[in-house]
Amino acid sequence: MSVPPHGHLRYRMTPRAAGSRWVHSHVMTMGDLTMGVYSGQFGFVHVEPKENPGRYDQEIFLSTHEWEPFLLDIDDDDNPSAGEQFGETDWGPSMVEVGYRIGTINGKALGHGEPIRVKEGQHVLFHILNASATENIQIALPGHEFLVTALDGNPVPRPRKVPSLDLGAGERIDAIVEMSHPGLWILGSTDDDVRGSGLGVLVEYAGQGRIPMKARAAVAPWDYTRFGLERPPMVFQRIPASQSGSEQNGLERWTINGNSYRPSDPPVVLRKGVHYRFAFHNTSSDAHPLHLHRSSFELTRIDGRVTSGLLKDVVLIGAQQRMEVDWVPEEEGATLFHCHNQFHMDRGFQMLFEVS
Ligand SMILES: [Cu+2]
Repeated sequence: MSVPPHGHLRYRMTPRAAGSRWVHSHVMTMGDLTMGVYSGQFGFVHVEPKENPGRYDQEIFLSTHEWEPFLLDIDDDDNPSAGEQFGETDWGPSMVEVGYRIGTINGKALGHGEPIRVKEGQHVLFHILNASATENIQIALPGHEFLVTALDGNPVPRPRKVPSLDLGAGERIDAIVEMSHPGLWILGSTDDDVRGSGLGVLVEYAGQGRIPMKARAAVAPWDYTRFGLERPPMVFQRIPASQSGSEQNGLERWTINGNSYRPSDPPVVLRKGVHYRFAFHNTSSDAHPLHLHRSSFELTRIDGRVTSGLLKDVVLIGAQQRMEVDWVPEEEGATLFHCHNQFHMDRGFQMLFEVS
């Protein structure tokens, strides 16, 4: 439903997923740069989690946006007035992009509006939204690092510190910054032109000078995988009787990642709701019906071939075969994974997970 001109529309919704979201115009502008997200019709929406340990001293929301868009022929970028000829623009071989005269954070260009006021030693949780209609940005705070805790509102399994943040249009990042470097700093674009157009905000430590520090921001290539989980390998191996130890009564043993299961083994701890991908590798010449208790996993790869939509709790892995499965543990407690061949299971082919 769209909002009628000069009218009102009330939406009611029950937010289900906590985190940093946003709402914005989805109108098709048909080339009119005064409409849609260009016009600034957006809002930052934050859904509080049910429980929040609150391990920070301040929580600050920042939305970046650019204003006064114009069309820019990038083969002739000395002539930004090209936009005025929109409608007759030659859409031929030359590339046309959108440029902007003003960049802002929370609607204010750098140097206007209030600075972010902090104290040394504080931990500040920033919720950052790139509310641009078209621009992908990189931002940094010289002398400081960002501990990235969530992407697009969803907690990352491995929070990591990075010196700079890249945000495509529409992306959100939650990051905690420890205020450990007193001064007056600019939190803003790492691109001098973009920051010069206003995309920045002052960060002012209590009792510090009024002249922004000149230090350049450190930047690092953005890499989503730094915040994600590795694929835990699950290597299945047969240990022949001759090497399996005297307590095995002259019989073979089986191992997962080099370990034959014993009831005294501590469980492998997994977190409820996290998406795990396991890489199975059967190094033996036997096939094994691999079974997971209390849950199903999705089969995503068999040797080099990719598939999706297959939910299984027993999967037969062939001799020398590799498979990948995705599993989101939803049930708390102990969950056993084992080969469903009783003879193999009895000889160590088991692993116990603890979901918490
Ligand atoms: Cu088996």
